[in-house]
Amino acid sequence: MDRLESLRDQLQFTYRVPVHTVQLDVRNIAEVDLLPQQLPEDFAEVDILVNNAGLALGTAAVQDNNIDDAVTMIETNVTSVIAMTKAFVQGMIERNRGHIVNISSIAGCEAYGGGSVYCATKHALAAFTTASRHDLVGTNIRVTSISPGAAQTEFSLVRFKGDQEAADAVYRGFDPLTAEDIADNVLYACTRPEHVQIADILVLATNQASAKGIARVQAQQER
Ligand code: 8X3
Repeated sequence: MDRLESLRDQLQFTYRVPVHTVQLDVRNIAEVDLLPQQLPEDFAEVDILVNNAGLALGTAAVQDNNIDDAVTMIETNVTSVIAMTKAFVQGMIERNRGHIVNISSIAGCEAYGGGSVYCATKHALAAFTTASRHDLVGTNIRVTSISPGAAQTEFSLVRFKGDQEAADAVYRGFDPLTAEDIADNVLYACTRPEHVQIADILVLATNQASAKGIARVQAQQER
């Protein structure tokens, strides 16, 4: 909450816009259901829903998957998006306007060893996003999927359960994407003319061709 409040203050100061923050565990479906009706009046009509919460936990092979980690990934990356969408899309349908942006991953386009559950959740999200677009095709609601490759955020620190060295190694030797790059994609999708629906954006680092296909410059050996 302290990070959200700091961001709120920064946004209010820079852009002179009202900001409302809520602390919520997206896996708590009962809380998600109640969220739309608990928003202050000025924020009640949500026009853009960005489903950004998501995580990978561990790099276990299928025979070693930790089931608690698997359930956490499935609930966070898939079930919560289903719940958030249901909670907010009803109002969008009533107003006949809105935009749902699901932050997916290159792991929703390909699967790799050590990522069986995470890749499964992002493939599920890809299917859910496409199906949402089908269900809403007769409305003015747009549905966008954004699939980043290697973006240097806290993602790898979470995946490696706090191992900073392992997390840093993921982004070593090339120039990875940043959170700002992905925010820029969201902004792009949301600012197209009303008749334009950006369905999918797959965004990679320049020296990346697939999830694991990254050209790295080896650090010079110390003399
Ligand atoms: C994060 C990108 O390549 O670790 O979603 O799956 S990757």
